[in-house]
Amino acid sequence: MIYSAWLKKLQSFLIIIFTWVISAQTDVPRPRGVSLSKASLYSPTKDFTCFDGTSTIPFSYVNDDYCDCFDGSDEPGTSACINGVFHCTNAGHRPQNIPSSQVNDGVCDCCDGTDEYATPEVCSNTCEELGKEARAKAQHLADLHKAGNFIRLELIEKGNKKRQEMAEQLSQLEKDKAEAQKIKEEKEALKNELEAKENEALQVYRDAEEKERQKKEEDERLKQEKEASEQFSRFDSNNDGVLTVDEIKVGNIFDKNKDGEVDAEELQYFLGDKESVNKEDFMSITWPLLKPLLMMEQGMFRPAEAEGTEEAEDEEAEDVPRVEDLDNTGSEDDNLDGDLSHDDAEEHETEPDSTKTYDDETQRLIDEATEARRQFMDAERAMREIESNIRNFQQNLEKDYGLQQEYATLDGQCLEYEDKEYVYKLCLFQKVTQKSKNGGMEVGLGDWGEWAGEEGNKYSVMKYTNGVACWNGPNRITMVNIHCGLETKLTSVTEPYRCEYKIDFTTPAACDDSNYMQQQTSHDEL
Ligand code: MAN
Repeated sequence: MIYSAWLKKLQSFLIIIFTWVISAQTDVPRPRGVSLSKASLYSPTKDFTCFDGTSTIPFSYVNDDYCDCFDGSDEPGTSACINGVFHCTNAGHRPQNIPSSQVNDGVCDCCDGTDEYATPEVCSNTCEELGKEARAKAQHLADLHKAGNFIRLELIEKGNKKRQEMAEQLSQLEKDKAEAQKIKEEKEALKNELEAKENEALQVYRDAEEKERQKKEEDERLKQEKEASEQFSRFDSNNDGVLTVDEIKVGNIFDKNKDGEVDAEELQYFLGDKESVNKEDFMSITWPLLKPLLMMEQGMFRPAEAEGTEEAEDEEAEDVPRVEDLDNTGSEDDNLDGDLSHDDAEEHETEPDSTKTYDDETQRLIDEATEARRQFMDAERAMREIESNIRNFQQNLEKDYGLQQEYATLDGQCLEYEDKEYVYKLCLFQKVTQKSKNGGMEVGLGDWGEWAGEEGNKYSVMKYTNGVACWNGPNRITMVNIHCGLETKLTSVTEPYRCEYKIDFTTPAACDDSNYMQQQTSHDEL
Protein backbone atom coordinates (compact mmCIF):
# COMPACT_ATOMS: atom_id res chain seq x y z
CA MET A 1 0.00 0.00 0.00
CA ILE A 2 2.74 2.43 1.11
CA TYR A 3 4.77 1.30 -1.79
CA SER A 4 2.01 1.97 -4.32
CA ALA A 5 1.40 5.46 -2.88
CA TRP A 6 5.09 6.20 -3.20
CA LEU A 7 5.00 4.87 -6.75
CA LYS A 8 2.11 7.11 -7.66
CA LYS A 9 3.94 10.15 -6.31
CA LEU A 10 6.99 9.23 -8.28
CA GLN A 11 4.86 8.77 -11.36
CA SER A 12 3.35 12.25 -10.91
CA PHE A 13 6.79 13.65 -10.38
CA LEU A 14 8.04 12.02 -13.53
CA ILE A 15 5.06 13.30 -15.47
CA ILE A 16 5.81 16.81 -14.25
CA ILE A 17 9.41 16.43 -15.32
CA PHE A 18 8.26 14.93 -18.60
CA THR A 19 5.77 17.61 -19.37
CA TRP A 20 7.91 20.45 -18.10
CA VAL A 21 9.61 21.14 -21.33
CA ILE A 22 11.70 24.18 -21.78
CA SER A 23 11.36 25.49 -25.25
CA ALA A 24 14.62 25.51 -27.09
CA GLN A 25 13.81 28.87 -28.59
CA THR A 26 12.82 30.72 -25.45
CA ASP A 27 14.10 31.10 -21.96
CA VAL A 28 10.70 31.01 -20.36
CA PRO A 29 9.93 27.60 -18.85
CA ARG A 30 6.33 26.48 -19.39
CA PRO A 31 4.34 23.26 -19.65
CA ARG A 32 4.11 21.53 -23.01
CA GLY A 33 1.62 23.08 -25.40
CA VAL A 34 1.52 26.48 -23.65
CA SER A 35 2.21 29.64 -25.62
CA LEU A 36 4.64 32.25 -24.40
CA SER A 37 1.83 34.70 -23.79
CA LYS A 38 0.07 32.26 -21.45
CA ALA A 39 3.22 30.96 -19.65
CA SER A 40 2.64 33.19 -16.60
CA LEU A 41 -0.69 31.45 -15.93
CA TYR A 42 1.12 28.17 -15.29
CA SER A 43 3.37 28.74 -12.25
CA PRO A 44 4.87 25.50 -10.81
CA THR A 45 5.04 27.08 -7.37
CA LYS A 46 1.29 27.67 -7.22
CA ASP A 47 -1.88 25.65 -7.67
CA PHE A 48 -3.35 26.00 -11.14
CA THR A 49 -6.70 27.76 -11.67
CA CYS A 50 -8.63 26.73 -14.77
CA PHE A 51 -8.97 29.65 -17.22
CA ASP A 52 -12.75 29.65 -16.79
CA GLY A 53 -12.21 29.97 -13.00
CA THR A 54 -14.36 26.93 -12.21
CA SER A 55 -11.71 25.07 -10.17
CA THR A 56 -8.21 25.21 -8.79
CA ILE A 57 -6.05 22.10 -8.87
CA PRO A 58 -2.55 21.17 -7.71
CA PHE A 59 -0.02 22.20 -10.32
CA SER A 60 0.97 18.53 -10.65
CA TYR A 61 -2.40 17.90 -12.33
CA VAL A 62 -1.42 20.08 -15.33
CA ASN A 63 -0.73 17.86 -18.31
CA ASP A 64 -1.24 14.68 -16.23
CA ASP A 65 -3.31 13.26 -19.07
CA TYR A 66 -6.52 13.66 -17.09
CA CYS A 67 -8.98 16.42 -17.88
CA ASP A 68 -9.76 18.43 -14.72
CA CYS A 69 -10.91 21.78 -16.22
CA PHE A 70 -14.13 22.19 -18.21
CA ASP A 71 -12.32 24.50 -20.58
CA GLY A 72 -9.46 22.03 -21.07
CA SER A 73 -6.88 24.56 -19.89
CA ASP A 74 -5.16 22.05 -17.55
CA GLU A 75 -4.23 19.74 -20.46
CA PRO A 76 -2.64 21.93 -23.16
CA GLY A 77 -0.03 19.28 -23.89
CA THR A 78 -2.11 16.09 -23.93
CA SER A 79 -5.21 14.95 -25.74
CA ALA A 80 -7.10 14.36 -22.47
CA CYS A 81 -9.52 17.28 -22.98
CA ILE A 82 -11.63 17.53 -26.11
CA ASN A 83 -11.58 21.33 -26.00
CA GLY A 84 -7.94 21.97 -25.07
CA VAL A 85 -5.55 24.02 -27.17
CA PHE A 86 -2.01 22.91 -27.97
CA HIS A 87 0.46 25.59 -28.93
CA CYS A 88 3.41 24.77 -31.11
CA THR A 89 6.21 27.29 -31.28
CA ASN A 90 7.31 26.19 -34.75
CA ALA A 91 10.63 27.97 -34.40
CA GLY A 92 11.73 29.18 -37.81
CA HIS A 93 8.15 29.44 -39.01
CA ARG A 94 4.81 30.65 -37.67
CA PRO A 95 3.59 29.55 -34.23
CA GLN A 96 0.35 27.62 -34.37
CA ASN A 97 -2.54 26.62 -32.11
CA ILE A 98 -4.16 23.26 -32.74
CA PRO A 99 -6.94 21.42 -30.87
CA SER A 100 -5.11 19.43 -28.18
CA SER A 101 -7.19 16.41 -29.18
CA GLN A 102 -4.79 16.17 -32.16
CA VAL A 103 -1.80 15.70 -29.89
CA ASN A 104 -0.12 12.30 -30.40
CA ASP A 105 -2.72 11.19 -32.93
CA GLY A 106 -0.07 10.09 -35.41
CA VAL A 107 -0.66 13.09 -37.71
CA CYS A 108 1.97 15.80 -37.94
CA ASP A 109 0.08 19.05 -37.43
CA CYS A 110 2.90 21.29 -36.28
CA CYS A 111 5.90 21.75 -38.53
CA ASP A 112 8.22 21.38 -35.51
CA GLY A 113 6.65 17.95 -34.77
CA THR A 114 6.02 18.81 -31.13
CA ASP A 115 2.39 17.69 -31.32
CA GLU A 116 3.62 14.10 -31.82
CA TYR A 117 6.13 14.00 -28.96
CA ALA A 118 5.20 10.41 -28.03
CA THR A 119 6.70 9.22 -31.33
CA PRO A 120 9.28 11.87 -32.16
CA GLU A 121 10.60 9.80 -35.04
CA VAL A 122 7.29 10.19 -36.97
CA CYS A 123 7.45 13.95 -37.58
CA SER A 124 10.59 15.68 -38.70
CA ASN A 125 10.97 19.40 -38.13
CA THR A 126 10.18 21.15 -41.41
CA CYS A 127 9.75 24.64 -39.94
CA GLU A 128 12.96 26.10 -41.32
CA GLU A 129 12.13 25.02 -44.84
CA LEU A 130 8.46 26.03 -44.65
CA GLY A 131 9.42 29.24 -42.90
CA LYS A 132 11.79 30.09 -45.70
CA GLU A 133 9.14 29.50 -48.32
CA ALA A 134 6.56 31.45 -46.33
CA ARG A 135 8.99 34.28 -45.76
CA ALA A 136 9.79 34.45 -49.46
CA LYS A 137 6.08 34.52 -50.25
CA ALA A 138 5.43 37.10 -47.57
CA GLN A 139 8.33 39.16 -48.86
CA HIS A 140 6.89 38.99 -52.35
CA LEU A 141 3.48 40.09 -51.05
CA ALA A 142 5.03 42.81 -48.94
CA ASP A 143 6.96 44.05 -52.00
CA LEU A 144 3.77 43.91 -54.04
CA HIS A 145 1.87 45.87 -51.40
CA LYS A 146 4.67 48.36 -51.16
CA ALA A 147 4.86 48.90 -54.92
CA GLY A 148 1.06 48.88 -55.24
CA ASN A 149 0.78 51.29 -52.39
CA PHE A 150 2.55 53.98 -54.42
CA ILE A 151 -0.09 53.67 -57.11
CA ARG A 152 -2.77 53.51 -54.44
CA LEU A 153 -1.59 56.80 -53.01
CA GLU A 154 -1.90 58.32 -56.46
CA LEU A 155 -5.41 56.85 -56.76
CA ILE A 156 -6.29 58.37 -53.40
CA GLU A 157 -5.08 61.76 -54.54
CA LYS A 158 -6.96 61.53 -57.83
CA GLY A 159 -10.03 60.15 -56.06
CA ASN A 160 -10.14 63.03 -53.63
CA LYS A 161 -9.59 65.49 -56.43
CA LYS A 162 -12.37 63.90 -58.45
CA ARG A 163 -14.78 64.11 -55.54
CA GLN A 164 -13.81 67.66 -54.82
CA GLU A 165 -14.40 68.54 -58.46
CA MET A 166 -17.73 66.75 -58.40
CA ALA A 167 -18.75 68.68 -55.28
CA GLU A 168 -17.74 71.93 -56.99
CA GLN A 169 -19.60 70.96 -60.16
CA LEU A 170 -22.61 70.07 -58.08
CA SER A 171 -22.69 73.43 -56.37
CA GLN A 172 -22.24 75.11 -59.78
CA LEU A 173 -25.15 73.03 -61.09
CA GLU A 174 -27.30 74.11 -58.15
CA LYS A 175 -26.57 77.72 -59.13
CA ASP A 176 -27.30 76.94 -62.79
CA LYS A 177 -30.56 75.36 -61.72
CA ALA A 178 -31.67 78.48 -59.86
CA GLU A 179 -30.77 80.56 -62.94
CA ALA A 180 -32.51 78.11 -65.30
CA GLN A 181 -35.59 78.15 -63.09
CA LYS A 182 -35.67 81.93 -63.30
CA ILE A 183 -35.31 81.86 -67.08
CA LYS A 184 -38.01 79.20 -67.35
CA GLU A 185 -40.41 81.28 -65.27
CA GLU A 186 -39.69 84.38 -67.38
CA LYS A 187 -40.18 82.44 -70.59
CA GLU A 188 -43.38 80.94 -69.29
CA ALA A 189 -44.73 84.34 -68.30
CA LEU A 190 -43.82 85.76 -71.73
CA LYS A 191 -45.38 82.76 -73.46
CA ASN A 192 -48.60 83.12 -71.46
CA GLU A 193 -48.76 86.83 -72.23
CA LEU A 194 -48.15 86.38 -75.97
CA GLU A 195 -50.49 83.40 -76.15
CA ALA A 196 -53.24 85.47 -74.57
CA LYS A 197 -52.78 88.10 -77.27
CA GLU A 198 -52.60 85.44 -79.95
CA ASN A 199 -55.72 83.82 -78.59
CA GLU A 200 -57.58 87.09 -78.59
CA ALA A 201 -56.70 87.68 -82.23
CA LEU A 202 -57.52 84.12 -83.19
CA GLN A 203 -60.82 84.33 -81.36
CA VAL A 204 -62.03 86.78 -83.99
CA TYR A 205 -61.34 84.12 -86.62
CA ARG A 206 -62.90 81.38 -84.53
CA ASP A 207 -66.04 83.43 -83.94
CA ALA A 208 -66.31 84.11 -87.66
CA GLU A 209 -65.81 80.44 -88.43
CA GLU A 210 -68.38 79.44 -85.88
CA LYS A 211 -70.85 81.89 -87.35
CA GLU A 212 -70.15 80.53 -90.81
CA ARG A 213 -70.55 76.97 -89.56
CA GLN A 214 -73.87 77.77 -87.90
CA LYS A 215 -75.07 79.52 -91.02
CA LYS A 216 -74.15 76.53 -93.17
CA GLU A 217 -75.86 74.22 -90.73
CA GLU A 218 -78.98 76.34 -90.78
CA ASP A 219 -78.95 76.57 -94.59
CA GLU A 220 -78.54 72.84 -94.80
CA ARG A 221 -81.34 72.25 -92.35
CA LEU A 222 -83.62 74.52 -94.34
CA LYS A 223 -82.57 72.81 -97.55
CA GLN A 224 -83.39 69.45 -96.07
CA GLU A 225 -86.69 70.69 -94.75
CA LYS A 226 -87.56 72.17 -98.10
CA GLU A 227 -86.65 69.01 -99.90
CA ALA A 228 -88.57 66.86 -97.43
CA SER A 229 -91.56 69.15 -97.67
CA GLU A 230 -91.46 69.04 -101.49
CA GLN A 231 -91.23 65.27 -101.44
CA PHE A 232 -94.11 65.06 -98.97
CA SER A 233 -96.26 67.23 -101.24
CA ARG A 234 -95.20 65.07 -104.19
CA PHE A 235 -96.57 61.92 -102.58
CA ASP A 236 -99.55 63.57 -100.85
CA SER A 237 -101.59 63.50 -104.04
CA ASN A 238 -104.84 64.73 -102.45
CA ASN A 239 -103.03 67.46 -100.54
CA ASP A 240 -104.76 66.58 -97.26
CA GLY A 241 -101.52 66.84 -95.24
CA VAL A 242 -101.43 63.08 -94.58
CA LEU A 243 -99.60 60.37 -96.50
CA THR A 244 -101.72 57.24 -96.58
CA VAL A 245 -100.85 53.65 -97.43
CA ASP A 246 -102.54 54.07 -100.80
CA GLU A 247 -100.53 57.16 -101.63
CA ILE A 248 -97.35 55.39 -100.62
CA LYS A 249 -98.19 52.32 -102.65
CA VAL A 250 -98.17 54.33 -105.87
CA GLY A 251 -94.75 55.82 -105.19
CA ASN A 252 -92.13 53.66 -106.89
CA ILE A 253 -89.47 55.00 -104.61
CA PHE A 254 -91.02 53.14 -101.64
CA ASP A 255 -90.50 49.86 -103.50
CA LYS A 256 -87.15 49.18 -101.86
CA ASN A 257 -86.46 45.84 -103.45
CA LYS A 258 -87.75 47.02 -106.84
CA ASP A 259 -90.06 44.04 -107.34
CA GLY A 260 -92.83 46.15 -108.81
CA GLU A 261 -94.95 46.61 -105.70
CA VAL A 262 -94.75 48.26 -102.25
CA ASP A 263 -95.44 45.28 -100.03
CA ALA A 264 -96.28 44.99 -96.33
CA GLU A 265 -92.67 44.76 -95.30
CA GLU A 266 -91.80 47.98 -97.11
CA LEU A 267 -94.84 49.72 -95.60
CA GLN A 268 -93.72 48.56 -92.18
CA TYR A 269 -90.23 49.96 -92.93
CA PHE A 270 -91.52 53.44 -93.74
CA LEU A 271 -94.68 53.72 -91.58
CA GLY A 272 -94.05 51.34 -88.71
CA ASP A 273 -97.41 50.06 -87.51
CA LYS A 274 -99.26 53.16 -88.65
CA GLU A 275 -101.68 53.45 -91.54
CA SER A 276 -100.55 56.94 -92.49
CA VAL A 277 -97.96 59.58 -91.66
CA ASN A 278 -98.49 63.33 -91.23
CA LYS A 279 -96.04 65.88 -92.54
CA GLU A 280 -94.24 66.35 -89.22
CA ASP A 281 -93.60 62.61 -88.74
CA PHE A 282 -92.68 62.27 -92.39
CA MET A 283 -89.99 64.88 -92.00
CA SER A 284 -88.50 63.39 -88.87
CA ILE A 285 -89.03 59.64 -89.41
CA THR A 286 -89.88 58.69 -92.98
CA TRP A 287 -87.73 61.20 -94.84
CA PRO A 288 -84.41 60.06 -93.35
CA LEU A 289 -85.27 56.51 -94.51
CA LEU A 290 -86.34 57.65 -97.90
CA LYS A 291 -83.55 60.05 -98.72
CA PRO A 292 -80.80 57.47 -99.33
CA LEU A 293 -83.05 55.65 -101.74
CA LEU A 294 -83.75 58.85 -103.61
CA MET A 295 -80.07 59.72 -103.73
CA MET A 296 -79.31 56.27 -105.03
CA GLU A 297 -81.89 56.66 -107.67
CA GLN A 298 -80.33 59.95 -108.65
CA GLY A 299 -76.91 58.23 -108.76
CA MET A 300 -75.54 60.25 -105.84
CA PHE A 301 -74.17 57.18 -104.11
CA ARG A 302 -73.77 53.50 -104.72
CA PRO A 303 -75.41 50.67 -102.86
CA ALA A 304 -73.39 48.48 -100.45
CA GLU A 305 -71.12 46.02 -102.28
CA ALA A 306 -70.02 42.59 -101.20
CA GLU A 307 -66.51 42.79 -99.68
CA GLY A 308 -63.58 42.32 -102.02
CA THR A 309 -65.30 43.69 -105.10
CA GLU A 310 -64.52 47.32 -104.36
CA GLU A 311 -61.27 47.39 -106.30
CA ALA A 312 -63.19 46.69 -109.44
CA GLU A 313 -65.19 49.91 -109.00
CA ASP A 314 -64.40 52.85 -111.24
CA GLU A 315 -62.50 55.69 -109.64
CA GLU A 316 -65.38 58.14 -109.69
CA ALA A 317 -67.50 55.82 -107.58
CA GLU A 318 -64.95 55.97 -104.79
CA ASP A 319 -65.97 59.47 -103.80
CA VAL A 320 -69.64 58.52 -103.68
CA PRO A 321 -70.88 57.66 -100.16
CA ARG A 322 -72.32 54.20 -99.54
CA VAL A 323 -75.92 53.51 -98.64
CA GLU A 324 -75.09 51.81 -95.34
CA ASP A 325 -73.14 54.90 -94.30
CA LEU A 326 -76.17 57.10 -94.76
CA ASP A 327 -79.00 54.79 -93.85
CA ASN A 328 -80.90 56.18 -90.84
CA THR A 329 -78.43 59.03 -90.39
CA GLY A 330 -80.82 61.86 -91.11
CA SER A 331 -78.91 65.06 -91.72
CA GLU A 332 -75.54 63.72 -90.70
CA ASP A 333 -74.37 63.95 -94.29
CA ASP A 334 -73.67 67.59 -93.39
CA ASN A 335 -70.14 66.54 -92.68
CA LEU A 336 -69.61 65.27 -96.17
CA ASP A 337 -68.40 68.67 -97.30
CA GLY A 338 -65.23 68.24 -95.15
CA ASP A 339 -65.92 71.03 -92.66
CA LEU A 340 -64.54 70.73 -89.14
CA SER A 341 -67.18 69.78 -86.63
CA HIS A 342 -67.71 72.10 -83.69
CA ASP A 343 -65.77 69.79 -81.32
CA ASP A 344 -62.78 69.66 -83.64
CA ALA A 345 -62.65 73.43 -83.79
CA GLU A 346 -62.55 73.63 -80.00
CA GLU A 347 -59.67 71.15 -79.74
CA HIS A 348 -57.53 73.40 -81.87
CA GLU A 349 -58.21 76.50 -79.88
CA THR A 350 -54.75 76.91 -78.29
CA GLU A 351 -52.67 76.48 -81.45
CA PRO A 352 -53.29 78.45 -84.63
CA ASP A 353 -54.17 76.44 -87.73
CA SER A 354 -51.00 76.54 -89.85
CA THR A 355 -52.92 76.01 -93.06
CA LYS A 356 -54.96 79.18 -92.67
CA THR A 357 -53.99 82.66 -93.66
CA TYR A 358 -54.46 85.52 -91.28
CA ASP A 359 -54.20 89.25 -91.46
CA ASP A 360 -50.71 90.67 -90.89
CA GLU A 361 -51.27 91.74 -87.30
CA THR A 362 -52.74 88.36 -86.28
CA GLN A 363 -49.92 86.55 -88.09
CA ARG A 364 -47.38 88.69 -86.23
CA LEU A 365 -49.00 87.75 -82.91
CA ILE A 366 -48.99 84.07 -83.89
CA ASP A 367 -45.31 84.22 -84.84
CA GLU A 368 -44.41 85.93 -81.58
CA ALA A 369 -46.37 83.39 -79.53
CA THR A 370 -44.82 80.51 -81.51
CA GLU A 371 -41.34 81.82 -80.82
CA ALA A 372 -42.22 82.27 -77.12
CA ARG A 373 -43.49 78.67 -76.99
CA ARG A 374 -40.25 77.45 -78.56
CA GLN A 375 -38.14 79.42 -76.10
CA PHE A 376 -40.16 78.15 -73.16
CA MET A 377 -39.69 74.55 -74.33
CA ASP A 378 -35.93 75.15 -74.65
CA ALA A 379 -35.85 76.58 -71.12
CA GLU A 380 -37.76 73.57 -69.82
CA ARG A 381 -35.35 71.17 -71.56
CA ALA A 382 -32.32 73.00 -70.15
CA MET A 383 -33.83 72.75 -66.68
CA ARG A 384 -34.48 69.01 -67.05
CA GLU A 385 -30.88 68.44 -68.19
CA ILE A 386 -29.49 70.31 -65.19
CA GLU A 387 -31.73 68.36 -62.82
CA SER A 388 -30.65 65.05 -64.32
CA ASN A 389 -26.96 66.06 -63.99
CA ILE A 390 -27.55 67.05 -60.39
CA ARG A 391 -29.09 63.65 -59.67
CA ASN A 392 -26.07 61.88 -61.24
CA PHE A 393 -23.56 63.93 -59.28
CA GLN A 394 -25.48 63.43 -56.05
CA GLN A 395 -25.64 59.67 -56.59
CA ASN A 396 -21.90 59.50 -57.24
CA LEU A 397 -21.08 61.68 -54.26
CA GLU A 398 -23.16 59.41 -52.04
CA LYS A 399 -21.23 56.33 -53.19
CA ASP A 400 -18.70 54.80 -50.78
CA TYR A 401 -15.37 54.78 -52.63
CA GLY A 402 -13.30 53.44 -49.74
CA LEU A 403 -11.93 55.01 -46.58
CA GLN A 404 -9.65 57.32 -48.54
CA GLN A 405 -11.55 57.54 -51.84
CA GLU A 406 -9.04 55.10 -53.35
CA TYR A 407 -11.75 53.54 -55.55
CA ALA A 408 -13.32 56.81 -56.74
CA THR A 409 -11.48 56.99 -60.06
CA LEU A 410 -12.44 53.40 -60.86
CA ASP A 411 -16.17 54.21 -61.01
CA GLY A 412 -17.43 53.40 -64.49
CA GLN A 413 -14.22 51.65 -65.57
CA CYS A 414 -15.15 48.40 -67.38
CA LEU A 415 -13.02 45.23 -67.30
CA GLU A 416 -13.57 42.05 -69.28
CA TYR A 417 -12.83 38.39 -68.68
CA GLU A 418 -13.32 35.55 -71.14
CA ASP A 419 -13.78 31.89 -70.35
CA LYS A 420 -14.68 29.08 -72.76
CA GLU A 421 -18.35 29.97 -72.94
CA TYR A 422 -18.82 33.58 -71.92
CA VAL A 423 -17.41 37.08 -71.96
CA TYR A 424 -17.95 38.71 -68.58
CA LYS A 425 -17.84 42.46 -68.10
CA LEU A 426 -17.54 44.27 -64.79
CA CYS A 427 -18.20 48.00 -64.93
CA LEU A 428 -17.04 49.06 -61.48
CA PHE A 429 -19.69 50.58 -59.23
CA GLN A 430 -22.19 50.07 -62.06
CA LYS A 431 -22.99 46.52 -63.17
CA VAL A 432 -21.79 43.06 -64.16
CA THR A 433 -22.86 41.36 -67.40
CA GLN A 434 -22.37 38.04 -69.14
CA LYS A 435 -22.52 37.44 -72.89
CA SER A 436 -22.48 34.02 -74.47
CA LYS A 437 -19.84 33.57 -77.14
CA ASN A 438 -22.51 31.84 -79.24
CA GLY A 439 -24.43 35.11 -79.52
CA GLY A 440 -27.61 36.19 -77.80
CA MET A 441 -28.42 38.98 -75.44
CA GLU A 442 -26.21 40.28 -72.67
CA VAL A 443 -27.39 38.94 -69.30
CA GLY A 444 -27.25 41.24 -66.26
CA LEU A 445 -25.46 39.54 -63.37
CA GLY A 446 -26.13 42.37 -60.92
CA ASP A 447 -26.03 46.12 -60.36
CA TRP A 448 -23.74 47.84 -57.87
CA GLY A 449 -25.03 47.09 -54.41
CA GLU A 450 -22.61 47.51 -51.53
CA TRP A 451 -19.28 46.68 -49.95
CA ALA A 452 -19.60 43.24 -48.40
CA GLY A 453 -16.25 42.25 -46.87
CA GLU A 454 -16.27 40.83 -43.38
CA GLU A 455 -15.89 43.04 -40.32
CA GLY A 456 -12.62 44.94 -40.32
CA ASN A 457 -12.14 44.20 -44.01
CA LYS A 458 -15.27 45.69 -45.51
CA TYR A 459 -13.55 46.97 -48.66
CA SER A 460 -12.29 43.54 -49.73
CA VAL A 461 -15.57 42.39 -51.35
CA MET A 462 -18.06 44.14 -53.63
CA LYS A 463 -21.60 42.90 -54.02
CA TYR A 464 -23.60 43.42 -57.22
CA THR A 465 -27.25 42.47 -56.81
CA ASN A 466 -30.57 42.22 -58.59
CA GLY A 467 -29.35 40.78 -61.89
CA VAL A 468 -31.64 39.08 -64.41
CA ALA A 469 -33.82 36.45 -62.72
CA CYS A 470 -32.49 32.93 -62.97
CA TRP A 471 -34.76 30.43 -64.70
CA ASN A 472 -37.16 29.32 -61.95
CA GLY A 473 -34.90 30.91 -59.40
CA PRO A 474 -33.73 34.11 -57.69
CA ASN A 475 -32.12 37.12 -59.34
CA ARG A 476 -28.49 36.70 -60.30
CA ILE A 477 -25.87 38.17 -57.95
CA THR A 478 -22.12 38.63 -58.16
CA MET A 479 -19.51 38.86 -55.42
CA VAL A 480 -16.25 40.54 -56.40
CA ASN A 481 -13.24 39.65 -54.27
CA ILE A 482 -10.63 42.37 -54.39
CA HIS A 483 -6.90 41.64 -54.15
CA CYS A 484 -3.80 43.80 -54.25
CA GLY A 485 -2.20 43.82 -57.70
CA LEU A 486 -0.21 46.30 -59.76
CA GLU A 487 -2.76 46.11 -62.55
CA THR A 488 -6.49 46.70 -62.39
CA LYS A 489 -7.88 43.54 -63.97
CA LEU A 490 -10.14 40.51 -63.54
CA THR A 491 -8.20 37.33 -62.77
CA SER A 492 -11.04 34.81 -62.61
CA VAL A 493 -14.80 34.47 -62.95
CA THR A 494 -16.66 31.41 -61.67
CA GLU A 495 -20.23 30.41 -60.90
CA PRO A 496 -19.89 28.42 -57.65
CA TYR A 497 -23.67 28.15 -57.30
CA ARG A 498 -26.19 28.47 -60.11
CA CYS A 499 -26.69 32.17 -60.92
CA GLU A 500 -24.28 33.23 -58.15
CA TYR A 501 -21.06 34.49 -59.66
CA LYS A 502 -17.67 35.08 -58.09
CA ILE A 503 -15.12 37.43 -59.61
CA ASP A 504 -11.52 37.87 -58.50
CA PHE A 505 -10.24 41.31 -59.25
CA THR A 506 -6.84 42.89 -58.61
CA THR A 507 -6.14 46.57 -58.27
CA PRO A 508 -3.48 48.78 -56.70
CA ALA A 509 -6.34 50.48 -54.84
CA ALA A 510 -6.34 47.40 -52.58
CA CYS A 511 -2.59 47.58 -51.84
CA ASP A 512 -2.84 49.24 -48.47
CA ASP A 513 0.71 48.87 -47.21
CA SER A 514 0.07 49.78 -43.58
CA ASN A 515 -3.09 47.69 -43.35
CA TYR A 516 -1.24 44.72 -44.84
CA MET A 517 1.64 44.97 -42.39
CA GLN A 518 -0.81 45.27 -39.52
CA GLN A 519 -2.66 42.14 -40.66
CA GLN A 520 0.60 40.19 -40.92
CA THR A 521 1.67 41.25 -37.44
CA SER A 522 -1.64 40.25 -35.86
CA HIS A 523 -1.44 36.92 -37.71
CA ASP A 524 2.04 36.25 -36.34
CA GLU A 525 0.97 37.07 -32.82
CA LEU A 526 -0.98 33.83 -32.49
C1 MAN B 1 -27.41 31.07 -68.47
C2 MAN B 1 -26.16 31.64 -67.83
C3 MAN B 1 -25.60 30.70 -66.77
C4 MAN B 1 -26.71 30.30 -65.80
C5 MAN B 1 -27.90 29.78 -66.53
C6 MAN B 1 -29.05 29.52 -65.55
O1 MAN B 1 -27.09 29.98 -69.24
O2 MAN B 1 -26.51 32.86 -67.26
O3 MAN B 1 -24.54 31.32 -66.10
O4 MAN B 1 -26.25 29.31 -64.91
O5 MAN B 1 -28.36 30.72 -67.48
O6 MAN B 1 -30.16 29.04 -66.20
